[in-house]
This record gives sequence, C-alpha cells and structure tokens, in this order.
Amino acid sequence: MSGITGISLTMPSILGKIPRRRERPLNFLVVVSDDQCYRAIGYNNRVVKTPALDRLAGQGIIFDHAYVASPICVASRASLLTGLFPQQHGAIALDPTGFRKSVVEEKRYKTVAHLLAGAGYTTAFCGKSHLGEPRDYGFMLGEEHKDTTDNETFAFVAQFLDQRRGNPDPFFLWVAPRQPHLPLRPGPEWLDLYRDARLEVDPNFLESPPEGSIYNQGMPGQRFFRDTTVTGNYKNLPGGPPRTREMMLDYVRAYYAAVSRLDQQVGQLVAQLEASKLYGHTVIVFLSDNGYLLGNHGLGNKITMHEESVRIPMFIHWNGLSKKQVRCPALVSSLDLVPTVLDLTGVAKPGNLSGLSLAPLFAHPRRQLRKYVASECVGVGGTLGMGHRMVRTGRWKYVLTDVNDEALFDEGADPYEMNNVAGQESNRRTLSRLRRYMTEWMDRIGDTHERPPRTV
Ligand SMILES: [Ca+2]
Repeated sequence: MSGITGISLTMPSILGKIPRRRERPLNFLVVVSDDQCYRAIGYNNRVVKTPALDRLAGQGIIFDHAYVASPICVASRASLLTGLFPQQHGAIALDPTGFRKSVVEEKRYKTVAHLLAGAGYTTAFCGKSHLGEPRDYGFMLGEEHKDTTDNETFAFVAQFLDQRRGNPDPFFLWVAPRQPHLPLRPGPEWLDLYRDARLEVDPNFLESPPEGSIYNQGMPGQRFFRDTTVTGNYKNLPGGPPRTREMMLDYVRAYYAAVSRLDQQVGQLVAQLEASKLYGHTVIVFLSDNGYLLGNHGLGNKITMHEESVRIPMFIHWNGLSKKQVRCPALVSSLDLVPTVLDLTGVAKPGNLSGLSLAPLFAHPRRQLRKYVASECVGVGGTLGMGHRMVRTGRWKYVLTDVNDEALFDEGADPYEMNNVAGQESNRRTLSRLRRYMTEWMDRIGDTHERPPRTV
C-alpha cells in the first residue's frame, strides 16, 4: 500500500475531523448521473424530491458552480476519467474513437482507474460507459449495463459492496446510472409523486429557439429534439418544436420522477454502505455528466454553452466531513474529479492534468481556485471544430461558436442568459478580458479553431 499517505497534512478546518494520516486508505464511490440539470436536485429546487441525495449533500460540500468539460455524454465521460479536455483525449463529441486510440491503443493517457490500480485499489465499473468495455480503460471489475431503469447497475453495486464487507483493502467504484437520460421510465408511482406539484418552466423558456449559432446542436441550424419522444410508461409527446409550456411541463414531470427514482436507488446503496460498516470510510462523489435544457431558449438536450447545459449538480460527502451543509461558490470543473481523488489518496498526479484538487475548498469553501472555468462541445456535426466553447468567470460568460459568433452574458444580472451584451460599449474591457482567457485556454489545450479577435 505504499504511495497512499492519506490526507494532506496541511488541511485544517473541516478536514480536521479526519485523522491526518490514515493507516487505512479511503474508499471512493463516484456516482455519475446522466443528463441531470443542476436545478433538478432537491437542494437546488424544492419541487424536486431527492431526500437521499439531499441528506448526503447536507453533510458534505456542495459545489454550486460546477461545470462539465463538455456537455455531451461521450466527451464528458472521457474527460471525467482522464482529467483532460475533449480535444486533448480525442473524444470530441459522441464518437469514442479518439479516446480509444489515445487511452486504450496508444496508452498516451491514463484514467483514474489506471492510476489507482497502481496504488493497490480494487477498481470497479458499472452502468453507462459509452467508451467501450471498461476493462479496456483500466477498471479491474465490472461491465457496462444498458438497462435504462438502472436495476442491473444497482444490483451490481449491491453485490460488489456485499463482497467488500470486512475487506480492509480500498476500492474505487464508478457507478454510472442512465437516469434521467431518455427514455424516461420512472413508473407511475414516481410520476404520482409530482401529480400535485406546482411545476413551472424557467423564465428563459421558449416554444422554439431563436436564430443564431449559439443555439445550434449539430450542423449549422440543426438541433436535437430527442426529448420530444418519451416512451415506456409515459405518453408520447409530439416531435419537434414548437413545444408549448404544457408539453414541456409534462416532460419535466417525467424527468423529475426519473430523478426521484434514481434518488431512491442511491439511498438503498447508502443504506447498504452503512449496514456493512463501509460508510464511514468511503468518500462519495456525486455529479452528472452534463446538464439538460428543459425548454430553455426553446431547446431540449444539451450541447450548447448555456448554464442549463454545462452546469451540473455536484457534491462530495463522507461521514465526518461536515455535520452541516457547506455550499461552495467556487468555480469547479468536472476535470477536478481526478486530481481531487489523487490528492485524497496521496497518489502522484500526472503532469498533464487540466483540473485542480478540490481538497483546499473543504477547509476554505469561499476560496476561488481559478479565474475562469472552460467548456467545449466541438464536433457535434461530425466535423472537428464545429460547435461551441466557453469561458466563465464568477460573473461573466463568454461563448465563441464555430462561425465566430460571440456572446457575453452577465451572470450576476442575467442568470438565465437572455441578453447578449457583447456589443455594448460599456462591456468593451470585459469582453477583451474574456477573449484573452479564451485564447489562453485554446492555446493550452491545442484548440484547432481560430482564436477570437485580440481587441474589441
Ligand atoms: Ca449525458
């Protein structure tokens, strides 16, 4: 077990409750939900019923400004596992070929599973991979599950935890449920939870998207409207826009119901951890692979750089981390997962990681780790470079599209991103600064697209 030195000696405060140097390394349970908007969790939205997740989050640290490296499944999952942006690991949109080449075939990059296996961890995977056989990219146990109810995935978890009972060696378990991704099949008892709920669309709801490349979800002018077909126990909705408010609320009801069902499954998992005495020794990380546009700006799906698409629910919990809810406003990236896990295990970090360890925020949750966080979704039309990239500071967001349209949003005054203020004279200096951040980030990751203008 050499190389695992436990918690850094320099972290006081919240972590002070944890022994400074552990004889026994921590276990990790990472739960990656699919297409869960940051507002679709109880602690961010009182309408949404997620008691199990709220309980975990309520004794941990909630990251209120967490952004995915890419708001699309394949690219985001490859980024979560490697700690690299899509244009670095090569899976830029929905095609995993680049990741398979750089990680599986050429072994240029390691996943968190590779890194932890080298330090004595048993690594296991279950649920949605989207990147091929999990054993190909470093996991020792497990498999991909394609059951959209996630019953197979959580059955695997139950069996795995049962086998870990009494075993002092550490594990790293990656649980990737498919809910609340389409098709939504929560069952009538879960839909009933929201029968009398006062649901409402967001202020930026539109029946159809406006013109403009920042709304593209594929080739220019193309949009995905897959969320208009809901199958299973739920009635079919007619395809394509315009979608009325009533149609969208029907969808939202099924979406929240699927989130609640997932919450119950996570609750059962946590109960088993407690019963098997693994709970106090297991770090639980919860996050989603991307957000979801619930009719925001007339869109469904994700892919765009809007908050509903790139911002995710995310928290870290373990028994003893905190007795009360800690809300952290710092800008956080999904790329921070790998360095955080490595920091907490004492495993050396590869030098190429783009993310940062979140461990300093446990002690100082109001600290900022970075000036800006970035996200990209390029290649969704089948061509490298097609799509969007963004940089976001605490107050501002700058979006650059494939046809060099620019958007600047004042997130403080306009959290629903309804006013593009890039052209306003009073924002010239801000626009220049955000363009500089964008250029810096594009240079760092080797973005193939031309850089934004240098001056306003
Ligand atoms: Ca997804």
